[in-house]
Amino acid sequence: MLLLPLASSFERLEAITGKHTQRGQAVCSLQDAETLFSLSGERLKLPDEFPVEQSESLKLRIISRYLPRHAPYVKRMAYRCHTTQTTDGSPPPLTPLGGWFMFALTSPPQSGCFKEGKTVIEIRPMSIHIGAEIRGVDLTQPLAPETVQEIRTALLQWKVVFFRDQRLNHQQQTDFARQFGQLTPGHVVFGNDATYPAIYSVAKHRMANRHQRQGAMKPWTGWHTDITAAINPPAASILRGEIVPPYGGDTQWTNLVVAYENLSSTLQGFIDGLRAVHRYAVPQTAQDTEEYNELVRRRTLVSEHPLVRVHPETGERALYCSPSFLKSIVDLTPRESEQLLKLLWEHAIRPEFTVRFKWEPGSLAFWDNRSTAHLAPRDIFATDFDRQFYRITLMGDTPVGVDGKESVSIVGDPITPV
Ligand SMILES: O=C(O)CCC(=O)C(=O)O
Ligand SMILES: [Fe+2]
Repeated sequence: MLLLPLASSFERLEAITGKHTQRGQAVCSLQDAETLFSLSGERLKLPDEFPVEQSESLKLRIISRYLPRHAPYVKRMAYRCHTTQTTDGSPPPLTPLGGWFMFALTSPPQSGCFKEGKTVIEIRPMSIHIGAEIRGVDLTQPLAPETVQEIRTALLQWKVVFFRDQRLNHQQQTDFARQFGQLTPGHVVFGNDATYPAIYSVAKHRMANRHQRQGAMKPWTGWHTDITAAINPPAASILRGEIVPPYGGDTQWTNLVVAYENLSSTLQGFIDGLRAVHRYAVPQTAQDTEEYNELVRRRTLVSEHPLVRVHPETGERALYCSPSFLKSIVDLTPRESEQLLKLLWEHAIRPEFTVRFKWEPGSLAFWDNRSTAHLAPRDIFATDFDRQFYRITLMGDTPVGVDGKESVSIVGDPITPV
């Protein structure tokens, strides 16, 4: 294992770590742990309840102030290793728990990761299951390939990542997004800007010319995954706040992988093989404007997706149940479908699976649209505060179910890149 000296970057890393990682919890191989401690040259104090397990994984509770030189190394490792496999093939139990962190370390870090003088991005989890803020990166500049990779890894782990104080214009947001994949048109139904074809204007009153009256409000009303009516919904969305209300207007996301994992295995087994119809439509009781109806008529999108989607990059199973677009479950009676969807939607948006983000001018949210659903705020309509955001979506794959079967297009063409 290669551990590079951290002396010159230590202070910076210490500042990062010291603030919120006074203590850490590690799960790592015995050999890695020994290397770590032998190199620390510091006294290691283990708490009384230190559990000694003579297994391949040694569980250690580390009081990081006794390991100042390596605390940053351990913390950084935590985020790197989350998506790797443990030696016995099981997923590593890596979850930040209050002031305690769990780490899974099974392979030595790549030597490049800790080079002195390199930008160190900081990843601050915002809740147990979803959301992390990324600091220490300037998105107006082209990113180093390893930074792109770190952001990707954080996105896969935390499902939505946030950046602050990034005052991007349309061109810079487009350039940032292109580093992560091909871009979709701004909006497949509502069109896009000629100069910046990937930008979709998320204006406060964008709905005003669509629906004249609000439909019936359910607990899950408004929650959605972007454009799941398409056969190939976007893989990710990148939303930037340009005009941000002084308060109010928060956006929420939910982790559909954790939602799936928290269903009973009996229900998981039942829904694993089901498929559901997603369509672009408006709430049943809403009265739509002619202009809106005409747009939707011209670009009707209907697709049949698996109800449980296997994530193409992580292999995780997600409850793929975009409440706004998903209309019915195939092969169930209408009543069965309605009742099961109510149960799944209610479950998918349980507060413990969600994160809520307070925007500031220059904030940017980047979410994995394959494993999350989100809720645009409604409180903004009760104020005169303006709110103007801009979104870019990345091209996505055709979803695949647990049985390996792909989604099927019923009406409309696939999204094509711009
Ligand atoms: O306005 C928001 O916060 C989110 C809007 C939305 O659903 C989106 O940009 O995909
Ligand atoms: Fe959305």
